Amino acid sequence: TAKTSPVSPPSPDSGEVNYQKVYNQIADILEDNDWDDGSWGPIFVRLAWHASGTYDKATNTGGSHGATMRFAPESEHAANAGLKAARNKLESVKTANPAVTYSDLWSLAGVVAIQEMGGPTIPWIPGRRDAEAIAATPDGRLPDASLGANHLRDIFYRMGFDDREIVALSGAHALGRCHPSNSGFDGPWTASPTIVTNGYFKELLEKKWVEKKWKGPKQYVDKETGDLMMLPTDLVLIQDRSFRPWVEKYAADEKLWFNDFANAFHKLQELGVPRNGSEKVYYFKRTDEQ
Ligand code: ZEM
Repeated sequence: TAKTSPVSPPSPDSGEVNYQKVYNQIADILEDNDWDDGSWGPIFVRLAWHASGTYDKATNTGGSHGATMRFAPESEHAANAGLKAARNKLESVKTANPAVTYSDLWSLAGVVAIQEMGGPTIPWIPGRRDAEAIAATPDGRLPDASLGANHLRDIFYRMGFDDREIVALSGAHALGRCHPSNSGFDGPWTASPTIVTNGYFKELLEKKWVEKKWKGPKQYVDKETGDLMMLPTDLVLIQDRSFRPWVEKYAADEKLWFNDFANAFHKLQELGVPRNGSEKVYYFKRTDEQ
């Protein structure tokens, strides 16, 4: 008989990982005066979104499990330009927690970023498995900022979202900025790009948006200062008669938006992940509440 029993490492969803601890480790690396507006939060939200926004309901392909953006060709898809920095930044947390999959780590990083930047609590469930490059979805599943309402609906209905959820999710553009080196576009949507607020909706309604005069791709700037920006797809939300009422509601009621955004972001993170309904749901404490 064997004298020692082999100790197997915990599997990703075995419940042996202390996810609040992993949450805190991610929270610890957010602040960085050498990065953009001083936080990795916005780009972590974009990473979690691009990892999951490839989902196609009809074929049940893509989605937040797999983390296939680690590999070419998905890592080279134009929509993912610049996200390598975010993936690299999270390597230290992966090394400290080898049992946590990349797909769980990226998804959790989005949740941590939203909560630590003052946003709502996002219910989160671990258990995503990583996949090989072969599981990557074809290019073109993420939205193209230069297109219109039909395109937004094509992309987001394909994932299983409705108009209200499209507007709610778009409020994430309160955060971060466009970088000419990544997307060709330039500038932040709000004056507080590291704080989760309903400011994106307020700016959309309150500012006068004019086409930016430059050689770059078509985008808008606020007429008064020229400091803030909107993408063509952002302006669609106030031009389309079914999207606009939600912009108005969220601009007037931040609590309503927090609630809808938390639900929609949770749903986004669950896309394509096999579940049986018995999984434990985590509600993390912000570091300033601990
Ligand atoms: Zn974004 N997004 N996005 N987005 N996004 C950018 C940046 C960020 C679109 C889009 O083309 C772009 C959602 C929806 C949509 C974030 C979160 C979410 C950029 C700039 C572009 C061009 C990238 C760059 O240059 O670095 C389009 C067309 C969307 C369709 C509605 C949804 C949904 C999001 C989350 C829920 C965030 C946080 C950023 C800022 C990233 C950063 O590095 O600052």
